[in-house]
Amino acid sequence: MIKNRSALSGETVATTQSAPDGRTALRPDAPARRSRPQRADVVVIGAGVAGLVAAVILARRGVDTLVLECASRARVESRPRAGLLGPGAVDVLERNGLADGLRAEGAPHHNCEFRHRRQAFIVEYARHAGGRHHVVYPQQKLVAGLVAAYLASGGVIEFDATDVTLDALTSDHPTVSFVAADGQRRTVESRFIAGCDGHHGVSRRSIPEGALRNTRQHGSPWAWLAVLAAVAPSTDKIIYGISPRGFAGHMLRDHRTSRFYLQVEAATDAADWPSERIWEELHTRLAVDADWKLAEGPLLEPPNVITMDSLFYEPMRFGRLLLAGDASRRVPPAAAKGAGLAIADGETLALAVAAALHNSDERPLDAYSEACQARAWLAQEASTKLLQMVNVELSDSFARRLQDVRLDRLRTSPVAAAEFAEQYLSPV
Ligand code: RFL
Repeated sequence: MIKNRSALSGETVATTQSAPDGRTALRPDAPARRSRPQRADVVVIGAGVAGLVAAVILARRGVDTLVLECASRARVESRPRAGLLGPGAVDVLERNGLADGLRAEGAPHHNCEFRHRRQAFIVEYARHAGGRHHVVYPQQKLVAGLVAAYLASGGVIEFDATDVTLDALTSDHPTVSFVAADGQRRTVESRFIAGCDGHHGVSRRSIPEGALRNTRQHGSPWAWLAVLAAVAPSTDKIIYGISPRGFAGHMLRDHRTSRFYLQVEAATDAADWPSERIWEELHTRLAVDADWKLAEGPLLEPPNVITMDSLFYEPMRFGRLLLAGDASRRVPPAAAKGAGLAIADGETLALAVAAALHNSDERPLDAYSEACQARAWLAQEASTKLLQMVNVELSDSFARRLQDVRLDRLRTSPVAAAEFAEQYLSPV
């Protein structure tokens, strides 16, 4: 059982229990209290990496925090997404005592492989970066660990919270209203709201039109078909395959699971890609003049078309609402930066809000958006460069010749490899 004592009111305002299916739900024996407005210093919308990192840090600093998540606990702890975390993100987790699972089960990743003209070459990027390296750790495991850490610090999560609405964002006491898992609508008064509900969430959409600048890169003709398969990786390092038919990527998840990407046209319908076609294309695009074989396995979820659009919303603050992670941007997954940025945003947000609540110091809040988006633009540059390195401009022979030069420089020039390493590993 978890109790949440409101720092504002000083009274216990909600009582929750763990349901047998692992969901956290309101106690059914407290009907009189449900309709009362609840208070929390900070309401976090979304139990993804951004929201949970922020919530744990705040809760551990004694800030009364409530997390609202529209999905079930089982869903957030099993939803496969990212796998590769850069050193900046790992640092954030380490310094907040949130890296136990990652340290125990994560696999360090120091080198990656490129395949070009059927020849493989390896970039030892960690060697060029003083040993800084990635860790491969499935995002759902990270989320499960963060949920446990947050609950252990006395935080409250309302899973299956639907129809979330945000109000009074420019007042000192913004409110969040939602329908809880028991079907009751509840309203929570807060001092800050952390909008960490991803790209399609409600937080950013609650900000009046025109209050945010929207900077986007228009119209990449390419998308990546993302495929998750139940098969041990056929490699111990990420493979970026550049072929005359387009890019193919072989990513790592764990010893039973692999992620693959195929460059496809942006308008592609995933339904046109049955698994036989996917495997055939992966075999062709990853082919190399060496003794190597790609192992196949059943797909774990329907393939997903990920566009290469890039999109930033600035500032990441409107009154008492702070956006974090994918709620404030979309960075293509090419350089594997999205989860790392979300983790870093979560920490920056928590420290800024804690300074405002504990010390009445609003300067970190004022600097919040610029600090996060400056980091994110660096990551965007890395992502753009990587896309130029691996996506093949199928109908543009001029661009393809330049790509050949870039890949040859990466293979032969230590300076080019060091430049690649820096961008691949930083800022997160
Ligand atoms: P998330 O993870 O989307 O979490 C948002 C949470 O908010 C909930 N939610 C709501 N809750 C309440 N009310 C609402 N109205 C709500 N609407 C949504 C959602 O259910 C969810 O639980 O956002 P966050 O925390 O900002 O984290 C962002 C990262 O998840 C994302 O950037 C990465 O997954 C991107 N990404 C990768 N990033 C990396 O750093 N390394 C990688 O290797 C990597 N691989 C990937 C990726 C993204 C991928 N996809 C699916 C786009 C691979 C793929 C295929």
